[in-house]
Amino acid sequence: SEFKVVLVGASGAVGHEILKVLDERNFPVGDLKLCATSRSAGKEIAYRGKYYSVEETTPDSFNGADIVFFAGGAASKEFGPAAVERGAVIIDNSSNFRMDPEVPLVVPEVNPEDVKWHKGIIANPNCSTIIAVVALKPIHDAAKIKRIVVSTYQAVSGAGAEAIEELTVQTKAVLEQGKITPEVFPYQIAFNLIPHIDVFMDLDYTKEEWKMVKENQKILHDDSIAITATTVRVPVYRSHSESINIETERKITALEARQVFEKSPGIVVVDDPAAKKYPMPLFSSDQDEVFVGRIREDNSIPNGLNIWVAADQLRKGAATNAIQIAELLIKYDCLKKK
Ligand code: 11C
Repeated sequence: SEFKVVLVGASGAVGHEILKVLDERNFPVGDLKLCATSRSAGKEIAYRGKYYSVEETTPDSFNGADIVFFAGGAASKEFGPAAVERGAVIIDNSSNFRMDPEVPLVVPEVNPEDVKWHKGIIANPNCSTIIAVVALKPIHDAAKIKRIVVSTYQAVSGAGAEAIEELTVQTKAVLEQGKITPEVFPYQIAFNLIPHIDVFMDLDYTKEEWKMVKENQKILHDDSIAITATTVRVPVYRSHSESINIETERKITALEARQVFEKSPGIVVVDDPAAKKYPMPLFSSDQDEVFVGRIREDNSIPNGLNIWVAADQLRKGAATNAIQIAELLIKYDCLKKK
């Protein structure tokens, strides 16, 4: 059967990617409605060769909808309940409901069964979380993770379409000795990096850093895992990278870790130092897998492991993960009965 799909935030970077991935994966879209704020209303966006006019989101945008994707921002807080009341299941890429105990936070390779207890809303995790947790899960299963130290190297597209433009404009300005006026980021991002993503919160950690702590614990169903994070914006267009140091209860050798990663869903191992092979944004962009490499033991502690991961945060970190959740809803027959 086919489903009535509504996409809210259709004109942004994640919205664009959701349409692309729905098409590529041949998702059973019966009827499609594209919504956004009044600023984008009236814009024409193509899906499978047909143009759709973007409508301003209202509660009635969800009449008859089966699945609603919220690409991000405040929209799901404002309109999510209206969509659920009308019988839709929403898959929300924003952070609005992620830590709500009534809302499953799902990465299909890690905790697929959690979609089964949804009450109308399923949250899609933060991009940096998704990329980390796909790699952490098999190590947690094999050797039980005690502590994680993670540093991220996040692409500008994580901050949306305007941020992509800002990197281009600033890069040209630097090369041509022009004037630079930061708008999206607090400082010049071209030829720089900024150890500050989202707002500062408790203990001088940023919200992005707290997301890495709380969301990973929720998805792995284990609040006892100690996690500390530093999140950094780098002048890369697309694909986040992360350096992850993992301490486990049981010793796992680099060889065993590599074998575990090779068998795990959603992961591609790229790890051949002699041949200069390791994951990089250059090669992980426009891909759906999490690329894992630089797998080596941390010999400063008894049970330590270092890995380096890279993945396209607009795809696996956002759109692809959201659509995989929708596919699970269909597979488990978890959409609302109309
Ligand atoms: C970034 N991770 O790269 C952010 C964007 O909680 O979904 C995603 C924010 C979120 O700026």
